[in-house]
Amino acid sequence: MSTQTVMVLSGPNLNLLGEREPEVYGAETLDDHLTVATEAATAHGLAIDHLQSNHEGELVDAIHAARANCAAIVINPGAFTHYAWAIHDALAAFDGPVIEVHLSNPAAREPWRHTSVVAPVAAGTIAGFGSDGYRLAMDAVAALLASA
Ligand code: CA2
Repeated sequence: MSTQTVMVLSGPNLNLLGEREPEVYGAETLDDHLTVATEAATAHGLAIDHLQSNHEGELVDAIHAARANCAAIVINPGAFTHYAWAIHDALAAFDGPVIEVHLSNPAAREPWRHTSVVAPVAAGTIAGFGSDGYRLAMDAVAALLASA
């Protein structure tokens, strides 16, 4: 069987990680988080693809493309988490497992961050564990793919 690919998607402003707000999001850059994700995926015999975009439509296009090429999606939608119904609808049309990841714990922050429009179409959400969230997400993906 060929290697299964996990599409890792990063939403708006996550390209700025490491430059500002380290007290909220940590000192690591997005590349640091991708290194963690890649190592965890490799340990499970999985490959990753990654897209960071500040544009909702680009993320929707990437989710559509993943329908043909990817076994699972790990997504940190950034602030799109809280209102981007087009991302919700695109993820609902994806057949494999979807894991929602947040570096911070939105439930412990401002009330407007307490709603996720992605959570209802995700197998589960991992929030508040920084980079470790990407490792935990890959563990979850591997378990879900193995039991599919
Ligand atoms: O905790 C997370 O991972 C979030 O998805 C991050 C989003 C936020 O809107 C969500 O509520 C929770 C924001 C990412 C912004 O990242 C920045 C990084 C450096 C400087 C400014 C923003």
